[in-house]
Amino acid sequence: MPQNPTVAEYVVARIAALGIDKVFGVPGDYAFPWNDAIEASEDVEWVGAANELNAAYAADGYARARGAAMLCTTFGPGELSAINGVMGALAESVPIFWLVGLPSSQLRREGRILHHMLRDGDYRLNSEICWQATVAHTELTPENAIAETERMIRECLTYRKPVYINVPQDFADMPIVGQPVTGRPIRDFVAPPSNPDQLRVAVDKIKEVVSAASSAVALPSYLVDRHGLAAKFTEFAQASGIAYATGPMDKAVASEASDQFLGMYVGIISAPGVKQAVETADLVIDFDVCFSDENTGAWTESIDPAKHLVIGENFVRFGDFYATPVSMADSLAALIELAPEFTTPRLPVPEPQSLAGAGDDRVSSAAFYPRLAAFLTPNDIVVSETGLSNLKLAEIRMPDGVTFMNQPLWGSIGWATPCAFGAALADPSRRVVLVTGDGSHQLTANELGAMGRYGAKPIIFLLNNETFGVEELVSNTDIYGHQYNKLAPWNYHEVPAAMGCADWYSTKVRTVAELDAAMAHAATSESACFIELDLGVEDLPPSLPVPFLNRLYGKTATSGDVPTFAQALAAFAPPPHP
Ligand SMILES: Cc1ncc(C[n+]2csc(CCOP(=O)(O)OP(=O)(O)O)c2C)c(N)n1
Repeated sequence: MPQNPTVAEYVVARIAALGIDKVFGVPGDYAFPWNDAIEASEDVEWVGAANELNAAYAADGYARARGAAMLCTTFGPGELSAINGVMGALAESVPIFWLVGLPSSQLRREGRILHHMLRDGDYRLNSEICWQATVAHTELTPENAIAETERMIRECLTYRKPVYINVPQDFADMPIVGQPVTGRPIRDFVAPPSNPDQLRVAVDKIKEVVSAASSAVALPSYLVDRHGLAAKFTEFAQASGIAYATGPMDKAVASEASDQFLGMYVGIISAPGVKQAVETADLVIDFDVCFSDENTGAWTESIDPAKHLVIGENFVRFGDFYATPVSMADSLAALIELAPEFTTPRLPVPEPQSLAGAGDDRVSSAAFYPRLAAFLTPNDIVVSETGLSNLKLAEIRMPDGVTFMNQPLWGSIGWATPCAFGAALADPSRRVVLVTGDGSHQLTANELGAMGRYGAKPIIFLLNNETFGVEELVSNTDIYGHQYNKLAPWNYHEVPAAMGCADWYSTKVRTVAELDAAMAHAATSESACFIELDLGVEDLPPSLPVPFLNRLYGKTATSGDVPTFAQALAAFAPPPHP
């Protein structure tokens, strides 16, 4: 922390002390005090992204790997460009400190019309839009900077969601008023305590419910990971012997190599036997799973409310019983102390898929995914883009210690490439493997330049099927070849070099033999690798699971019939859910 820090210097130093060593962003005149403070800081490095949306996605990936991230954008166009990325972080509980610069307070008092605002001179409008993407926001002054920074840290880390920190340009360069706070790292952050009375009744209820059940299954959610409780969940699972299953949003939160892992629980598109195993247990201990379309096979899960104990992020629920605020950490501690022993289902661990194709066979998804399963190693960070690849990756059992990143709730295509960049910078000791579709990659491929510039070394598999594949399957399932799903035919493997990634291994594979050679190279490569798989449009599967589509879109997947409005409404009516 500098002597007599300015507001911008103080905030940067205080947040960096949590253990954040990068700030992703694009500079701008209103944000210069932030930019200068970051540049002068010995604790953080400025990471210039290709645009603010990419910067937000990269901050998201960094935060998923490291616990929290910093993002910095300028007023108006800068912050509004970032908003989709920050909204995704809000949706998926990813903590980001978003630093934004405002016009000077003096000019605002004079009522000036400034660039990056509408002609009405309303300087608050941009901020008000951005607030919607965050859990808390503030506008700093020299007097409030210390207290407000503490509040922002508390809100961001308690809820694991983005916060928005704004400061007028002139205030940003003034010294803070008051005694600086020195912080502790993110892992030592202590969330506000549970209410003692609520905790007591919650623990009583957990005891009652758990002791009445002889068989049980757990559903650990992504929130277990976000709150740093994955090791605690594993402790509970190992001590109790409880079997567990996860949805796509929760993938690899707990070991998928353990025989306690049943497989993916996604309603009617669950792995074989998993739906029945979960839904016939005496008790389902649900760690606040998100019952969204993609995480439930379009709400085709069915958990009896009388057997459904929810250990929420900050509550406990069982039937009509509800206690809050009770933190997940406290509930999990109570479960560990209770030391229940369950008879709990086990399912046979599926054999690894055989490696389809060989030699001069055209490369295909069928050839790729089993090879990818064999390619992954413990401790990898696997980043999966929205699209067909996400569906296929969900089926692969991850080696122990893999962090799996996807965005199934917000589902903004293009997210994965910058996310992989952020994850790679967050922990250079871990290998980052990105699997992305061609359509998604076209949205944010310019972030490859930043990867090269900052020395990130991901292994990127680019699946070129010439289309927005998953959209092709769900848009009108009788007709392939919608004009709107077609893509500009890029030479993807030539992009890294064009973007200055000079030492990258980059190749396009057309046959299985070429894929094998490229993967063998990537397995031992010291440099980043970009492997474009020339799959062709014929690689698209014939359909997604028909009942899933019917449920989601209220139409017949094989006929392409458009339902009447009444039919669509009937198809959409969700089952009552607790
Ligand atoms: C920002 C954004 N725009 C549009 C969409 C709609 N969308 C969802 S998946 C998808 C296609 C993805 O295509 P691609 O990356 O080529 O992967 P594939 O399905 O072919 O594997 C689109 C356009 C979206 N989710 N997000």
